[in-house]
Amino acid sequence: MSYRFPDTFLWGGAIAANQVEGAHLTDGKGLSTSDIQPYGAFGELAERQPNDFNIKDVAIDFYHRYPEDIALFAEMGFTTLRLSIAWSRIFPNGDDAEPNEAGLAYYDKIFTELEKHNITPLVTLSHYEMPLNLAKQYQGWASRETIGFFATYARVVFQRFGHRVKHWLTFNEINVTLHEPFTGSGLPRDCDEQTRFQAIHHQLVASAKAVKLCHDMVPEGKIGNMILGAMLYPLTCHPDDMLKTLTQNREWLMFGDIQARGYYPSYMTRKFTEMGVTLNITEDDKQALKETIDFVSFSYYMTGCASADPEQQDKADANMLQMIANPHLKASEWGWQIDPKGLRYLLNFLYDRYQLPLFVVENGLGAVDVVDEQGAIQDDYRIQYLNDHLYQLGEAIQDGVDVMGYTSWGPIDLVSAGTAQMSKRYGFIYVDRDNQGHGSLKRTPKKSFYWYQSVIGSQGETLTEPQS
Ligand code: BGP
Repeated sequence: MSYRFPDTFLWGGAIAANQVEGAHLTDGKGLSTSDIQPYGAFGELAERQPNDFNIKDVAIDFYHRYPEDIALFAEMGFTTLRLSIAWSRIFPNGDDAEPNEAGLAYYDKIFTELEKHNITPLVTLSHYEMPLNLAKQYQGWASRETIGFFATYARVVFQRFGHRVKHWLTFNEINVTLHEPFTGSGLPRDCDEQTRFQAIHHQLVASAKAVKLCHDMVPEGKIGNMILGAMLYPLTCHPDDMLKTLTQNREWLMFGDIQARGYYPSYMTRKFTEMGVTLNITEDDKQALKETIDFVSFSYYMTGCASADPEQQDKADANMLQMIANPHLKASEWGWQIDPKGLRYLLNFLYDRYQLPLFVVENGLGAVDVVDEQGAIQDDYRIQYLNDHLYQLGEAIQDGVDVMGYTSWGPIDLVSAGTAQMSKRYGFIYVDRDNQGHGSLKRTPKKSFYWYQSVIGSQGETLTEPQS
């Protein structure tokens, strides 16, 4: 039975500055932590050598081609676009006294272009990058001073764009520091738990301070958090597996719990004691954390299982996370387990927990696409993946969950965050560029482009019931 999504539902796609813009030193931009991670999210602090190849230096050249790309998004019927601001365009060193006007002017042009097409921006303040200088001079988020630098950046951005951008997110996948500390916080990979959790604490305080600034400075603004939604199911119904699953799910839920409730959940007290972590939490920090988010957003690609059995070795690849493979699910070419019903489950679960509006701000299938002899890309596998997930999202709305919108990840092919490949494609729009950086950068709509256009045009009524 076809279902019509609410008229207020926002449809669109999600991109991140470092994965699309390129122009990594243009108009006064400083180096960011992403600029020294040529192999994707798995980086360390290093000096960039003059001849280093980093595919993100050009990425898909969105910096110069944004009018064409935004026009294509509009042609699909987008009502929203999630994008991030590169902090290092605004504060090239992170600790500069004044912002870089050329960086601000660039995003003004982007927002003007979006307004021309009636596309509402959803802006992430920090998506997997920070000014490199902060990682070098201050140990990234390990330093309390970084909170102040981030608050200054947020204030400048709200001041400049607050009259035209009403939807904001603080940190992309704020739980990633647990898995990739350099990507998440500018920390060394082998940092100890004390440093890691203190850095996470600083980031959570900075996030709450940005929420407060948004509430004070952006009339009618709404600001959310962003978590990597890493839902685990128990591998069996053995009570030990149930408890293990509870504990492991709390590792990512902790972030949402703090950001939505305004304080650390009680289960963290025992966890910190067992880890030997003693956080430095000031009275000012406690006060700051009380400023809570307006909505909860998350990325959703897969689910996995947890098991208390140490012999259980059947691991699944899972976007930087450790998960045990679910025998009932198939996986993508990159080993990520595909679970559309898991999206319905997660939406219900999070709504039960927070009673806040939810926004699915990333979801999609990374796949190798083939251009056929006619120059077309028949990406039926992507259509199926997205159809099935959106169908389950519609089910969740009918379950009573308040979902603000959906932005599929990478509506135009972009550089993979995890592997820095171009060949791991998510887009409705093909970009002619390979992993070595060869190609014309020409844009070509795929079959899924027209499919998504019809889904948006019908408010979801053309979605079909999944096969399984
Ligand atoms: C999320 C990130 C994105 C994005 C996506 C897909 O974790 O927020 O930046 O890239 O995953 O991952 P990948 O690019 O590794 O396929």
